[in-house]
Amino acid sequence: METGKSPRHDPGVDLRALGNTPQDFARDLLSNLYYERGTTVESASAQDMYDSLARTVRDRLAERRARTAAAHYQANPRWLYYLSAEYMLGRQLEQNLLYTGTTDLAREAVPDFDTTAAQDVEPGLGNGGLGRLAACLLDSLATMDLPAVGYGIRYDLGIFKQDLDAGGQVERPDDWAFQGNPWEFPAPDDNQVVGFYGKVTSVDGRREWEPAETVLGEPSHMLVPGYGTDTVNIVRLWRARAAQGSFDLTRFAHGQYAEAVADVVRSENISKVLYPDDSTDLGRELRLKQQYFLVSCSLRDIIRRFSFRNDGNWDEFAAKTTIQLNDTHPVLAIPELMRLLVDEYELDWDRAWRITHDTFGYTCHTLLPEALETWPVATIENLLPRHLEIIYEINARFLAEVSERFPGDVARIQRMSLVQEEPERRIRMANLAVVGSRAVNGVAALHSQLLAETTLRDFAELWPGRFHNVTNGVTPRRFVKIANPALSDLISSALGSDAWLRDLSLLQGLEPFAADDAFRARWREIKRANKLTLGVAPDFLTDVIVKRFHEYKRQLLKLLHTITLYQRIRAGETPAPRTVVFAGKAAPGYWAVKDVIRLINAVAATVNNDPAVAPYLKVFFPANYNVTLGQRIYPAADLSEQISLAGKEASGTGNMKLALNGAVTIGTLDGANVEIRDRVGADNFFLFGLDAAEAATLRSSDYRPRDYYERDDELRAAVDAIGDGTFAGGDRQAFGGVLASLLDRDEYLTLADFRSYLDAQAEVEKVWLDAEAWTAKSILNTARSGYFSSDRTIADYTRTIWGLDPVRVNP
Ligand code: AZC
Repeated sequence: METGKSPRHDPGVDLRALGNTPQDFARDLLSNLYYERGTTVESASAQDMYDSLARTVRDRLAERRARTAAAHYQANPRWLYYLSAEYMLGRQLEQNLLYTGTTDLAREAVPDFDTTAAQDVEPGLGNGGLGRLAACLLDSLATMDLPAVGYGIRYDLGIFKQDLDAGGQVERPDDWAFQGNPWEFPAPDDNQVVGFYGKVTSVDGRREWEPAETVLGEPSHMLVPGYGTDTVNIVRLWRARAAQGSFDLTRFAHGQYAEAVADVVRSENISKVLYPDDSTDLGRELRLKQQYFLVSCSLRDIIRRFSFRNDGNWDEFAAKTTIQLNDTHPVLAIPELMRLLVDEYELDWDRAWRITHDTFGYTCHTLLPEALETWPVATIENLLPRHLEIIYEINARFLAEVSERFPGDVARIQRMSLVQEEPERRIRMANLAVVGSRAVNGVAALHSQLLAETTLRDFAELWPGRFHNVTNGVTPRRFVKIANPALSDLISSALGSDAWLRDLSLLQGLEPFAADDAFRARWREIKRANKLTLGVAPDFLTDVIVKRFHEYKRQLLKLLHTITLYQRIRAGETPAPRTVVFAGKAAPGYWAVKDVIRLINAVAATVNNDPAVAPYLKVFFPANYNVTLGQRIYPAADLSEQISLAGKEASGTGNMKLALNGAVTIGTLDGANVEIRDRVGADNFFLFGLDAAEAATLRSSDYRPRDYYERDDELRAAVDAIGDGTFAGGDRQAFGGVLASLLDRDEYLTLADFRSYLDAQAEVEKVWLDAEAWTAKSILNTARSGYFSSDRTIADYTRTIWGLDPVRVNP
């Protein structure tokens, strides 16, 4: 462990004696069954067996972890600390078996392996793309031997489980660690105390914050192994605990049971639940508490690690430490580091600011103005009074710099200020992030460009050198090797090795195979088999749109197309058979898209129960889209729907997972679609729709969705079917909200893009009917998507923003 204790191996014990013969593995499994679960193979439950297997695998990682910590201790390297409110780690067992090379041993040692593996619960500590990206980046950091720690929150309840009841989304709590989490190591020695509320006073000319409430941050970590290397990094997750003595024994003795635990409950609520909204700024005090809790615990931990290694020499801090802020959720780290340096370590402001500014990098993941966090000044003042003072001071100095550069430009100063004045005074977290960081990046080329031209334009004018692009990527280990083992084997045999798993650019070597008849046949067989595993018809085109539900992502456009297909079939046409797969969660309070989910399922019920339609069209909505379900869907997909309104999707990462699994994209010029198309070639991508500039122009003009509706017969018929009760047993009101939003506002230009989308779908169908041509495109999508490995993303961050060196772990 890197706790500040010197890592020493007991000279008499070689931990690598955890051998990898079948006997070693079986012995360790048995011993875990006996000594950890108190049971035997004969009487073990599936949970006993799973837990013991997990520990057996974990022990092998722990040994590597110990060697990693020793190597890091020796090297005293520059560290990356990744601060993120979300990590969507996905299931752990299969990954860790793969990374320790023990998959076959486990299959041999465990009587019913599949039942055992099915006990694995994915820790869903994130909402969507941002949280899954964080997990992919951690995987690549370890794989590339980079010294990094992820910091996050150990929510008791992760992203809700989605059920479908009468076609509508119902949320159930996700008590993911209810049966325990065998992958986790508690580290109670590294507890931190976090303060909230209270007042600030001046003592000898220094400001001193006396919090009125304190909460304990208790860390535990999960292991993050690299693939094909001995490096094992960690992700450290904080859980809120009540400070000692919070339980009120006196009240308890008087029978006031609820009051007795009130303080305990209030404290522990901080890490109780992940906020299930990734689209709007919802501004609840508890969320701000979570954010500060994460930041305060993590920074103290980072400083502890630094001081131990570097004697508290602050001038070295920024050289040894780089902290990446994953969106604005952890941005309070900027005023918190200032507070620690100025108030607690007594550095002067300028020196503290230099250190702070040189330490942070900020990644922005959105373009939607409503997703940019702001906090009421009054909320911050109450919860974090000293931080508000510091933010004001940062702002005063910053605005002085702006006025010097742009004298008299009052409008600019108002736009750039960290404080929004109207209609209510609020702190703009993205502005604070940009001011307090030495580097800012978007997550795809188009996104970074639009950030600099629109959302953060004033800042890009002031500090052009601060802005970068780092295009997202995904880990090929989880999303190809584990998700699609048959395809991975085929790729390895074609390329002559599995080196592509650590260097995804090697996939290029598949290009010639697009012209190889036998290879194409094999490629198709695997796709068919993957469809059977998913439970969809093997010979239908599998057309998938899987992602969070948002209006801007336009699941509704896909649905209008589906309705049109249905109506054409009813009118006697016989299109190429297809299954349309929708999956994804909606934020619980986001009614506009919850109605869309209900409508999709209503359409599904009608379509799937119509025998005349059955040979041509099916609609499938598996509930509870998460990493695990994604791993089954991507390998089965033929067509990847990436149809957001151009200029709205920052990047997308499902687009990459699907392309790597041989799905061909139909998409707009949005997010990373642009780069996918550049790489796979325009011939292997179905493009449609307005581009970002055209969309912006149309939105700012007098856009009338009804004009499109009136002009296009098929569009009108599809929209009318939503309103006339076709999918609601004749009830014309059932989907009135959806209808009105389309016809009266259509904020995301669904009707404007409809015809262009249908034309592109006609092209899809034409190519699909030529199976050989389609398969060639599918192979080329995989072959040319090597760029979208998160290893490349990490290489880009390392080069342009982090400046890290690898540390190799000795065998
Ligand atoms: C997402 C973006 O919407 C998506 O385009 C991008 O691929 C992903 O981040 C990773 O960069 N943003 C979020 O998920 N945002 C939140 C707050 O969850």
